[in-house]
Amino acid sequence: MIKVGLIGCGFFAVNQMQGWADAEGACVTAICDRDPDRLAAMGARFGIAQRYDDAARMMREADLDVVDIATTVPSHRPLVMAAAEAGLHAICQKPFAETLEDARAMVDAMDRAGRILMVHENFRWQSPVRAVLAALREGAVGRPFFGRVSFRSGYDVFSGQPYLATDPRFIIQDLGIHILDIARALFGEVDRLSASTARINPAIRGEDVATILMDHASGVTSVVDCSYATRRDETFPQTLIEIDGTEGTLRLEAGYRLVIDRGGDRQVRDVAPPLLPWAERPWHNIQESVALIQQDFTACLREGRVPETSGRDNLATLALVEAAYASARDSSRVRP
Ligand code: NAD
Ligand code: 89V
Repeated sequence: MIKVGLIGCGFFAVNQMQGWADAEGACVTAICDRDPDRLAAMGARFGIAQRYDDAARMMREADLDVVDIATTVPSHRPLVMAAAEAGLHAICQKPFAETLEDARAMVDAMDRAGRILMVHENFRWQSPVRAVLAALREGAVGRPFFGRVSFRSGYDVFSGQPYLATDPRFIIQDLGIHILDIARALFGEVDRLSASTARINPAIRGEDVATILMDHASGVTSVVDCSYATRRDETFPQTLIEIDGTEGTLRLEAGYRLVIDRGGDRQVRDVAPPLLPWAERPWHNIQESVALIQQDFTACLREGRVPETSGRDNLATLALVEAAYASARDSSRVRP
C-alpha cells in the first residue's frame, strides 16, 4: 500500500482526499495544515489520526511514500524541495510554481532524488477532454489545422477561493493554465503566442478575461479564450473545444456533447462525466478528473513510469503562462 501524506487541508483538498479513498493501492495515512481548525476538520471527516502542523516534521516522522501538496502556490517550492530532501515522491497542485526558475529547481531536485514528481494538472484528465484527445489521435478529423479551447463563465469562484480576488494575477495563472495545458495536449508545443487581457470585475485585482492566439510547431493555429466575466447560460466548469481538420470537424459542445462531422456524416456522442458518489454538480467534472489523475499517479508509482503531467512536462505549460503575461503587457508576439 502506498502511504500518502496530504499537505494543505483547504477548499480543494477535500476532493483530493475523496480521490485517494477511491484510488486502489494508495491511502492517506497522515495530514498536515498550519491552520489547526482545518486540520482537525479534515482529520475528523476522513478519520485520519496522524495530524501535523509542520510539513517537514510530517515528512520525517510519518513513514510516508508520497506527499500530496494541496497548498496554494507560494509554498510549493519549499514543500517540493523538502519532499526531495526526505526522499518522497510528490504530486503538487497547479500552479506548480511562482516562476519558471522555481519550477526548474523543483524538477531538478526531484530528479536528483530519483523520485517521481507529478503536477496535479487535472483538466486534461477530465473524461470529456480524454474523449476529444482519443478522437483526435484516432484521426477522426484528419490533420488538425485550427483549434479553439474555450472556458467562459460568470460563476462566483471567489467565495470558495478568496485569494483569487486579491492575487495580482488571476485568470491566466489560475484557470488559463489548465486551458493552455489542454491546448498543448491536443496540438503540441507552441512556437509563438500573443495575448490580450482585461479586468471586467472592478472588485478583483487581476485580469478576469484573456484571449491567447498560438502557433503550434505541428502547424495548428489555436485560440485559448477564458473569461470569468461572461454571463449567459452558465457552463462552469466546462471547457468547450473546436477542432477543424483536413477530413472533418470536431466540437465538444456545452452539455458534454461531442459532435464529429466527416464526409457528410455527423456522429454525436454524450461524453458527460459520471457523477461520483461523493461529487456535486457542477464540480463533478473536475472532481472525477481528480480521482483519475490520482489513480494514474498511483499506477506511475507502481510501474516506475513518468506521469503524463510530470513536473518536467509542466515546465512547458508554465512557459505559456509566462509568455501570455509578457505578451499582454506590451502587445508583443512571444516565443515561450
Ligand atoms: P486554500 O487556501 O483553501 O487551502 C490551502 C491550505 O493550505 C490552507 O488551509 C493553508 O493553511 C494550508 N497551507 C498553506 N501553506 C502550508 C504549509 N506550508 N504547510 C501546511 N499547510 C499549509 O486553497 P485551495 O483553494 O484549496 O487551493 C489549493 C491549491 O489547489 C491552489 O494551488 C489552487 O490553485 C489549487 N486548485 C486546483 C484545482 C484543480 O482543479 N486542479 C481547483 C481548485 C484549486
Ligand atoms: O480548477 C481550478 O484551478 C479552479 C477554478 C476552476 C475555480 O478556476 O481554481
